[in-house]
Amino acid sequence: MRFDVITLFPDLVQSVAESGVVGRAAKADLIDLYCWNPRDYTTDVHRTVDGRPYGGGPGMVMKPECLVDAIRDIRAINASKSIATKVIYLSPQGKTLNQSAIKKMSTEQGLIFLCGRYEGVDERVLEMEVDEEWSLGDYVLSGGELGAMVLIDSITRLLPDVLGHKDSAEQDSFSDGLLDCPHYTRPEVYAGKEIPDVLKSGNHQRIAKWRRQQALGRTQQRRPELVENRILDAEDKQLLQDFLENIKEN
Ligand code: 9D3
Repeated sequence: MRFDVITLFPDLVQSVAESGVVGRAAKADLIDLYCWNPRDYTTDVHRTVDGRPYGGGPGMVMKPECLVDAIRDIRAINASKSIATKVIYLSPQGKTLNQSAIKKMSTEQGLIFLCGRYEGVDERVLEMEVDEEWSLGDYVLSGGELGAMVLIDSITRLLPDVLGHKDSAEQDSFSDGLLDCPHYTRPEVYAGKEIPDVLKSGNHQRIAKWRRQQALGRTQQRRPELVENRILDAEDKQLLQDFLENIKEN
């Protein structure tokens, strides 16, 4: 997978590939990450990337020419390597990202992430060049870079050969649409708090059942909309009912 990021803060975006899963994937050439600075596509002496909004108002808007020139340069490079490419704009106006959107993106060959700063990007860039617009959620960031980094991280870990079998993306609780069960490690007693007996039972079927029940119960309690939008089989229904009845008792 090839990522090209158009950003006024290339060092910030590159730092996503310096450690962890993305770092290893980059080192193993499972991903390529390139950053492009719109400032390098300006033609005036001041290297101006922003302008005042038509119609007035506060803030500045990113000028279209340098952004479109950067996108077309990247498109030409990718076309010469037969890399099919989608352009994604990170913005508060986009649809909210979720795991199914990430999964779809992970099947692309090349992704161009356009990161806005200031009030955003001249609308004509979006009309001419952008395929999809995505948001991280309903809160205010100062630009799209963190969005691009989130996408690079969450897409990369879905790529073949990036994660080991042990913690494969398939095993993830969230790819099942539920929140995770609680996790414990040694010591057995910490701050006077013991771990649940079932986890010491050695009975792997009981443990799996307990974990499933915890996942269902916690999802119902914390994110009820995730449970309402799915059909539970008879066993899940029973596990959830038992979980909720135990809560009342305690
Ligand atoms: C306070 C400025 N706002 C005026 C109504 C609008 C605004 C403009 C530009 C708010 C944020 C931004 C910059 N944000 C992003 O580029 C961004 C973002 C976000 O702010 N929230 C969630 N996801 C994303 S993805 C890119």
